[in-house]
Amino acid sequence: ISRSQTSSMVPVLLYTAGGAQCTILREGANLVSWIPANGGEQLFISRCSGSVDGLPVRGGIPLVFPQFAEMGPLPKHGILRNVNWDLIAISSQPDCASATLQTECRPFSYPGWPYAFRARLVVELQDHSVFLQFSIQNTGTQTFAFQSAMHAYLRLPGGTPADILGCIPASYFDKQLQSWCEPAMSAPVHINAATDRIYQSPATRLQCQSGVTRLTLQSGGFPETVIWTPWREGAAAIPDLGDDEGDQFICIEPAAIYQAQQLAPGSQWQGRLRLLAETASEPDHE
Ligand code: TA6
Repeated sequence: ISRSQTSSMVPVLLYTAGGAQCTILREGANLVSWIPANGGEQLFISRCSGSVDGLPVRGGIPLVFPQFAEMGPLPKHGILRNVNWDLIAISSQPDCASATLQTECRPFSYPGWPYAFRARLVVELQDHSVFLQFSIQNTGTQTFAFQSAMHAYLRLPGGTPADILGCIPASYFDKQLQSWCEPAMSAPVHINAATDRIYQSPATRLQCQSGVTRLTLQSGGFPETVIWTPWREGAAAIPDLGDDEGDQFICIEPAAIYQAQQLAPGSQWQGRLRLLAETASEPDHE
């Protein structure tokens, strides 16, 4: 990254000597592209992203805070998706490149949110993995509770159905049925239709298999997991998504929704997500 890039609104680009690269937008600190070494693009961005005024980027890994979806008075998924973050640190070693972005909020900077906080995102890129550490520091004088998620749009090229492996059996709220469901056992979750669920278990280690691509997700700090895709039938209802793009991604989101987090003045919370890419025939690069 050049010196001028650090001070302007251009995206933050990270590379490893082995050929991995990723791109982070300052708008929302959104990791919009991740290409591991010897691999293709792993994240989804809609070609219609930006076509509707006021909507954040449709894809990448938007950060949800302090409200999930429409579960409160704030804009959908909270306030951080539309904010321009500052790039405060960047470093590059041959096998690991990293960047830190930050944004600060004073009390009442946003209508409906009277609290002060500092949000920080550290992104670390290695040849076959990318690690995101999202932290919130309470910089004010009052304790607050918040919801959060890392809304990862994982790419499914060609509309190939996906199997999510490693789910811990746990009840989930099905937003389409508007009811709680109890899965019988820990079977893979097969995704080939519109799905919108909030699982009461963390994505400690999940695998998303679609065709020959297998992505491993490891999260920390988030007690719940969202699985969402509009699939083909739901795409037309989303104004900044192409009608043929609904089956091109699945969102697997480490989240804190029903189990909102409490943060006392001066304390810090951290949520983590590591993505590891491999093709089904390759060994696990851990
Ligand atoms: O995280 C899942 C979800 O809440 C879905 O219900 C769906 O609405 C999705 O987020 C997308 O939200 P957005 O505001 O980006 O359109």
